[in-house]
Amino acid sequence: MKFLTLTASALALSATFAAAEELRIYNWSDYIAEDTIEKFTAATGIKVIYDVYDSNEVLEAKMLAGASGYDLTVPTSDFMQRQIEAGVYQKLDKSKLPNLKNMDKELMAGAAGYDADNAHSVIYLWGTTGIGYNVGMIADRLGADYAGDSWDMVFNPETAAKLADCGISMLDAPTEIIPAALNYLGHDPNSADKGELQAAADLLKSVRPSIRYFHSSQYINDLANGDTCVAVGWSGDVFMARDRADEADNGVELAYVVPNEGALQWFDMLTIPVDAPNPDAAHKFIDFIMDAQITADITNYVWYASANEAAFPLIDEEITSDIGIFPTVEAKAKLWPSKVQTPKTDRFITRLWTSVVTGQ
Ligand code: N2P
Repeated sequence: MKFLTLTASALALSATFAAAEELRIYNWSDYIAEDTIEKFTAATGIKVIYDVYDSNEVLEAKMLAGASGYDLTVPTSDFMQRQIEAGVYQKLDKSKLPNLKNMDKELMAGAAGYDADNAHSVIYLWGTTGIGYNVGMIADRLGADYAGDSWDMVFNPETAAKLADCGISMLDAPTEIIPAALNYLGHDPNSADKGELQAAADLLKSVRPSIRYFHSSQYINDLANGDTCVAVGWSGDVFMARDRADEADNGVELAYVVPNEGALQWFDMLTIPVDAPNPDAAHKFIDFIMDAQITADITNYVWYASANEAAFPLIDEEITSDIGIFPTVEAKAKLWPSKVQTPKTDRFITRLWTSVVTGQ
């Protein structure tokens, strides 16, 4: 009898497990609050498997190959546009997304430039690609009155050479770094002109000896620990590094700047792959993220701007008042959008990038 009882409860247990829903998320590294997933599971009973990447190219290769097994991904707007054209993402069922009402209409209208009617996507977070630097180390090498507000810091070979010893890093993101170089040379950051693109690559090669590495996530800890002094990186990641340095109380003072020549503004988008095993859970997750408090918690932790209007009053003032995160109207006017290039231009950019990174 005892044996039978045990068996019955074991069966009940395995039935519970079999019924437990799963949601597979593929998101950028360092891009969510510590308790977001836990809270989602507590609210819905859905178990989350959470993997991370730090490059749009890596995500894109997986998405184009298909059968990734993911239910939810977060491509950047321009990459997403190309992936939507390739049939990678499914249309959202907006009847399952009542919290859409919380989103900032102007920003969503901007994102509709990459996805007509926001049919396949919702903005997760947005930011800029600028420069993070160690205030003390830069002052030691370039003088206390060095403004630190220009791409000169990394694109002027003489300036960069003076910083080489304390360590410059750049994102391993050709479609973000090459446009910054184009813009510095006075060209359209989205130029597809081969001569201009070549000139941008030549500029990067001229500073290449002063660059310690190209990587898109390592710089957070390196800046925070004082192991590097300059990083061309993503806004929130630099602020997070600053936060980590403050917490460690290690004397490292970091700043993030949207250089006065302008910078790239991007949107990262919540999307559901067309072959997602559990699109229903993915919809639940997107709606959960659009909850004002949940989004505010994420922004308060990762220091990236949200596009959730209802969340704004719940975001720490330290963040909402920081012009590196929520740029001023003048600074906003200098931000450029990321645009998709043709496959041919894209291949050309990839080749140029390889030659820059390898220094050949
Ligand atoms: C998070 C970086 C996300 C920004 N670490 C890239 N668009």
